[in-house]
Amino acid sequence: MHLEVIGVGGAGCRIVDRLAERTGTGQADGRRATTDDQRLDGSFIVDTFAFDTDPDALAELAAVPEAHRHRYGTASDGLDGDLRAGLDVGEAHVDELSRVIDQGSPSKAEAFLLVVGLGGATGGGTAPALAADVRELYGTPVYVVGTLPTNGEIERSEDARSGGADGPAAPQGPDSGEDTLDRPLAGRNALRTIDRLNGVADAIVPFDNEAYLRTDEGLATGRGRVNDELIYRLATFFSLGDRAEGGEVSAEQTIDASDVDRTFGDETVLAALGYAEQQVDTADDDGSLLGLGLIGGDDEPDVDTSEAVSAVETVVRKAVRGKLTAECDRSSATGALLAVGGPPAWLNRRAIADGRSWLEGETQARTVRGGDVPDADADAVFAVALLAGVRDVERIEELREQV
Ligand SMILES: Nc1nc2c(ncn2[C@@H]2O[C@H](COP(=O)(O)OP(=O)(O)OP(=O)(O)O)[C@@H](O)[C@H]2O)c(=O)[nH]1
Ligand SMILES: [Mg+2]
Repeated sequence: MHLEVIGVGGAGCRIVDRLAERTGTGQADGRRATTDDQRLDGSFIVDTFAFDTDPDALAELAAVPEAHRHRYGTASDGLDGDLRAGLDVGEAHVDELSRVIDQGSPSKAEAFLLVVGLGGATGGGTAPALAADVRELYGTPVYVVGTLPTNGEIERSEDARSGGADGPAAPQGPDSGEDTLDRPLAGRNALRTIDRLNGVADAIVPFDNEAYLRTDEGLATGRGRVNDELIYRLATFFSLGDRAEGGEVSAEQTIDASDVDRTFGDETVLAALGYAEQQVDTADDDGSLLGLGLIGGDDEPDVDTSEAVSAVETVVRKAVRGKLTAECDRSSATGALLAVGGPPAWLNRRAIADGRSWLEGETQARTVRGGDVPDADADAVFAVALLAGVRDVERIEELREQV
């Protein structure tokens, strides 16, 4: 599918910049070297944009084209978590941001993807107005990917405050000092922004930073790796249809923008993405057999059916039951989509169909949309699952209890 990808605020711009970099869709100069095995499929990206109130944060970007980076408002160094200010500046400047988007090719987009850090003021404050505006202007769905704040950001601020009053300084753990960003209002901001996006965005995909950071690791140190994990899932999911169409082997069933849109449904939903893969033997690896001439120029390896079925089953279950972008009640999902990819000989149709039926049983989804993504060059079987309309997102519930 074709997406306009827009980062707003510090987190959103960093994530989108890295996405542009790893897909090779950003500007060539200033891009850090990306080796081939780090390269992600970016065929779904129409344009990338980076919007921030903080000029210094924008100046650190590398891959989003200069003409698509835009500083708005008059704050000299961001809004420092003041969500009210973020809402005001977002509303006041939304037309200006739309004009920047017009410099790209928004009419080619089948949907907009807004990426923000939900704990901040700029991204969180601007997302509701921007989502409403582009939805009205272009008539396309708007999906929001929003990172959820960590305990470290919120707690350390509280420690610092109580430490100041009581005398003793906050304990010097690995989660103190430089590694932790101090955002006392992050939890409250995130909840308010999610509420404001309700009825405006088509879907919100919360990403649980806390769950992706290592023990004792703060965002300042861990965000690069965490962002890469998020980007990998996003690129894999949104490129599903393009990869299936572009490959040498045609897919039995491809996924397009309307499948994604229907899976999200008519109301603003919370959604989660799951991913799993398993390495498999491919003909290319089997140098000995080829060398002996036992297998002629035939590229299709002989794959044992039960092994193929088992590989598909394994990745499907792991994608759904394993770590999601945010932990939630899977059985509450009202829509689901499941794609399985890998070397064509491994994509057992029966097992893929069974995987979809299984997921129907695990959720409230009446039909699980899906497809296959044959890739002759792949050496792993993978599954991507989208669960839409999920309830009880654990981290959101935790934040509700904290504020
Ligand atoms: N995954 C991830 N999360 C981040 C990153 N940077 C910040 N965050 C999270 O995003 C939240 C908002 O931070 P920013 O995006 O920097 O805030 P902003 O939108 O620029 O808003 P202001 O700076 O307050 O104007 C923080 O509370 C963090 O939880 C990042 O690089 N990756
Ligand atoms: Mg900022």
